[in-house]
Amino acid sequence: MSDTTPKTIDRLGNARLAGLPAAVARPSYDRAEVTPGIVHLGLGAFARAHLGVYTDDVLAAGSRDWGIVGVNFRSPDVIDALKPQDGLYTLLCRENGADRLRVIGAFLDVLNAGSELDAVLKMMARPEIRVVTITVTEKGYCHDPATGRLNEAHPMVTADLADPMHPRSLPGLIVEALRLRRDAGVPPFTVISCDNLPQNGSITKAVVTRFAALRDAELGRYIADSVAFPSSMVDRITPATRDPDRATVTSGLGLTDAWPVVAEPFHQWVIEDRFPEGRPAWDKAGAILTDDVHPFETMKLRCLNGAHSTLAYLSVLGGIETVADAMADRLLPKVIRRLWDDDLIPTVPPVPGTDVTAYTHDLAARFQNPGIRHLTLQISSDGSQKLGPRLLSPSTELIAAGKVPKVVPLTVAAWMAFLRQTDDRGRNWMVADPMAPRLTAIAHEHVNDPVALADALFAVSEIFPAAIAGNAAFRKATADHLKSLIALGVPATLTAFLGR
Ligand code: CS2
Repeated sequence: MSDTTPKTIDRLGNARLAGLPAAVARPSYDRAEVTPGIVHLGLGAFARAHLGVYTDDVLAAGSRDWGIVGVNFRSPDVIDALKPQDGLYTLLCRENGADRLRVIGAFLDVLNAGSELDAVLKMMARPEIRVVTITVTEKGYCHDPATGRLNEAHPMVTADLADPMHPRSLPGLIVEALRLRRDAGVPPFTVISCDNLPQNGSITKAVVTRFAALRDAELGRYIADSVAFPSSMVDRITPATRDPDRATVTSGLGLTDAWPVVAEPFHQWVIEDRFPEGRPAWDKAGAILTDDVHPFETMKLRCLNGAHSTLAYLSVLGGIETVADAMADRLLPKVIRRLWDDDLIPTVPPVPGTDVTAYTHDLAARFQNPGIRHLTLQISSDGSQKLGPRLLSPSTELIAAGKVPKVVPLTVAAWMAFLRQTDDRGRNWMVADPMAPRLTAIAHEHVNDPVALADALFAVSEIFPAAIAGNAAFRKATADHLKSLIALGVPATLTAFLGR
């Protein structure tokens, strides 16, 4: 008699590590011996493909007191996926059709900042937690992108100031944890941002100390004087996990993993070495420890992320789904080559040990990786937060030097057209952005009037600094591109642009 019940496949977890197929890399250390030293805030795919891997390497090299406790803010999904797996998950590293699987053991536990707030604060107050790392994306800092300061009118900030012992925002949580430590006589942890913000340590320090000062002036002074906020530059292209990726992982492991992460092989981490309470030996795992992250971060934010945003808006408008597809287009690679050469490379300061032009050629190769289905719609999110550091800051510098950026106005026009949420071929998409209601309302009000649309968007001072909003040449170029994108579409606009 044959059994027709479908076989249930076991789930990844501590008990399954020893039985994994030989081709799957796994923790070479005994996880039971590892104790937590880091609390990580923001359990998105990026942190698991980057911080988790660097730290896993540190543990594999023999360190035992730098395990990570991961905390997620809003969505419980990632906690629900990882908790039953003892914090384990698989990294699916892809290049040229070759897949490598590695189970990462660095996350010892995962907690929800909402439903498990007490446990989160207790963990953050423990003396052995000496480092707090952050990946909450740009909008998680509750700051004003144009100034880098705390947005004091942010609804989560006002809610946390009214009830500071039950924080929901990033600054509110860090401040409450630091207060608990101070009151218990425990030295503060070091706070390190791993998000794509310029001088991310300074921005984190600005929002945290301002929140603390609004809560209690003395607490504000204590944090300003005694907490270190080193900056860091992080890099690894990590597209959202798709069902086919999960299937690849299941067949490679012979087990299910509810939430594996997919990434390119390349990864880079440049960290300002300022950790009064000590840090993991991330340098042994390939991180660059330096006293000045600024040149690295400027290069990466502008050249990688700026090119990504440019490709994203033009691609969504042009119906191109992934970055690799955009790089196979006839026109788009020429546009980003010009973006790099004309608008971005000239604004990057000298980067130790790096030829910035060669770096952009390497970026083009990374963007072409066909194994990475990085959706242009994913990158198009949060433009209100991303355009400034990636493209408007270098433009402001060019304008100050008497030049007009050549390609950035095209990107800005593409973003403006993207906010209309539709193209001439009847395709529609969602705008995911903390400012989406306001921005899409403007776009719909002026849907058939590109000049009025550009004027209304340039007036949004949270995004456009005066140097750009007040620059007639930048505005005219943007409005002309916007007219063309709306009337003629992407290929005709790019053909005319490149022909110039
Ligand atoms: C991307 C980044 O989504 C985006 O905005 O530009 O996530 C990018 O892939 C990473 O910063 C690469 O390190």
